[in-house]
Amino acid sequence: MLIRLRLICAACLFLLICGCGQSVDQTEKPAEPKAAPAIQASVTPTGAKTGSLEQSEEEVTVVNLAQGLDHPWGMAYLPDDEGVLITEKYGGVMRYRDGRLTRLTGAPEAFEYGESGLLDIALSPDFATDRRVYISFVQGGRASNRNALFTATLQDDALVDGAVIYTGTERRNSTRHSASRLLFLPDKTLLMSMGDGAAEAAQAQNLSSTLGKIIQLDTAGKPVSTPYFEKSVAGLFSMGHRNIEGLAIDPQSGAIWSTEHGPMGGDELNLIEAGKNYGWPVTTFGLNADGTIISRKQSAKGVTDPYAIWVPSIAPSGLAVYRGSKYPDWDGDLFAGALSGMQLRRMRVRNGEVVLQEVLLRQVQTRIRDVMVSPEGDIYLLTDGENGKLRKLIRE
Ligand SMILES: [Ca+2]
Repeated sequence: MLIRLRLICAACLFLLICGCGQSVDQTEKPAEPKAAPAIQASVTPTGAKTGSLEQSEEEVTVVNLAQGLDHPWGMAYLPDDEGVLITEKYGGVMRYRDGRLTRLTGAPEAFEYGESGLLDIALSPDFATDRRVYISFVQGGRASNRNALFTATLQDDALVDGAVIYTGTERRNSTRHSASRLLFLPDKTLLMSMGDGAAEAAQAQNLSSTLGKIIQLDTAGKPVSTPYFEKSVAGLFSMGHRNIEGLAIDPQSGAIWSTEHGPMGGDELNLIEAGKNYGWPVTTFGLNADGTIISRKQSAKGVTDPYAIWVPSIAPSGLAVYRGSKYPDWDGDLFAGALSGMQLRRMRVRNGEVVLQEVLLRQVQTRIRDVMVSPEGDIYLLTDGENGKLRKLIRE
């Protein structure tokens, strides 16, 4: 039975949390430490675009399809009942099929530590004919590493003819903020996000660095000649990102969405458009973990504000736009996994506003790393950890 508890109007919550309901000018305003509300809510920077927050208790649950995955990070749904490919951050590439996990040979050798390792996986837009798989991973060691893109052909349980076809221009001296999501666009170009490297946050504003950016590549890994920024690193699509952990396209509208780990209280949902600067670290709604201020600016000229922020942080990871016939009342909704938030967050966006949010699977209490919608309209989840699981959402 559906039990939905309408907890609170998020507009009211915004006033409670931020105390800035009149928000006339968000610029130059020092960020104030924010008290945690009873339930994790989301607000938008202007305070105007808000939606009610609901918590679903019994409507939705999960079934385990596979377990024992070593920090699974990304997944891709294969056509023709060939199963699901899964990257393990500290392991390799697995295939789930008919209730069993099989390890593929030929995975790239990644630097596996902290937030680094094997990351996202995507199928070629022409997979039916070319069988190509794309994997983002981290190359190098603790003192010097970078994001890289690997491609190979899937042949039975092997990745063959594997090659690294793109690497970020900039090396990091940190093992943090190395997230990299992959997203193919309808024109068959590939968006590859790259985190700022934590210690190098300012590089997110450096046009010649790939840190804190989304880069647009062709299927051969060659940066697309983009017209969006002057004198930038090749293929620059958007900039000013901290650490994108979710990247998804709405196959109907073409809208590109990202979820981004911010500092404390600064997690963001962003509507990604080519040529835009998303601000980090010049603007942020978050604070350092010790409560100190990173930037006094929450907004600035030339910066695209986040679509929504989460206060407190839920550490969103994995993002999918639901377009499927199985759950027609969810058509067009965004689904974000959450790590520290231990939930699946459903968001409805209409006419430029987040009009509703729903907390799902809170009762399961697991860190969710990735979310995927299958062609049949099923929602698949990957849970984080050394005994990571592939799960399917069940709606009763
Ligand atoms: Ca931002």
